[in-house]
Amino acid sequence: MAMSAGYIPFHPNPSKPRYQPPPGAVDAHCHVFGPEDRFPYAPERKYTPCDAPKEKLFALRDFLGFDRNVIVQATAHGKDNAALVDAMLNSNGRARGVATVGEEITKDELKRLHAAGVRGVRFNFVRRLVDFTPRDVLERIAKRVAPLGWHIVIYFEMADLADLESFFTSLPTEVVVDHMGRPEVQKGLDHPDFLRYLRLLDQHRNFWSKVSCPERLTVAGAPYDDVVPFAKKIVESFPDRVLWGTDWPHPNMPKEAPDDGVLVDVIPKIAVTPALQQKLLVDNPMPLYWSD
Ligand code: 0GY
Repeated sequence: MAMSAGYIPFHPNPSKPRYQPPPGAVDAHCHVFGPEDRFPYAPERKYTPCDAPKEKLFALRDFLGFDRNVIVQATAHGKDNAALVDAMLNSNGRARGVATVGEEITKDELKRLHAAGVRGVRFNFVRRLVDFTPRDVLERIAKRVAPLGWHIVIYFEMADLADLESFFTSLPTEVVVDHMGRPEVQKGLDHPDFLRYLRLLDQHRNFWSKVSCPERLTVAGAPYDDVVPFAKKIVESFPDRVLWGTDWPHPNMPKEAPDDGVLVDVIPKIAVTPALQQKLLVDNPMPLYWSD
């Protein structure tokens, strides 16, 4: 596999997880990239991924024991959702998506995205990934997509939550937070930033949390036991508003790519009963992405 500059490729040979997801399980956070000759990367991107095409994603889905994917538009493709749309249209209805759009998007284009399977837009506030977008622009996008029944996925670093919170809580849709708001795990469960995040979820019932991405949050490394208490706390506090995803192909990781089988084996540590696992992997993502 050719590797583009500056990118660690995904794991070439993930292990088979010991944990078996329930029938209908949804990987609610993953990406497709390229192939670049068909779906070029955005000129404004902050990193260059290597190709991670739909066929590889769907093969991984089957290997890990999942039934469906929610593909999230990543910044390397900017506002060009073509690779995402292509993947959804070739998934036999088993992939839905979260797009990135600008306020210039037309009504027809929104309809086309919806027909292809898009059910949300992503607002990204992580400075190393994107340039700043003014809030009034985001507010206008939110107003455009709300009538479609779409939700908004937000990605930010936990230390920025205090500044962003009032904007987030003003959004007119369901709001899904990527990677549990990226807590700094070395600060501990009682840190005011994490308590603020729990309060946000507690006080705003339109907020959902992905309990994903231990590979990015860990200090100790695999099998990510230092991240488990954070995810477990969120799952047990808000069992009906949590989602899980692999984050494959793990773009923009500084060191090595994680073993996706090891990531799946984190699930029973954070959702410790079959009932919690059923909510996390099936009952929660389905109404957000496959309500039809
Ligand atoms: C993720 C996380 C990252 C990248 C992106 O859109 C992206 O480029 O989301 C990251 O670098 O933390 O969810 O894939």
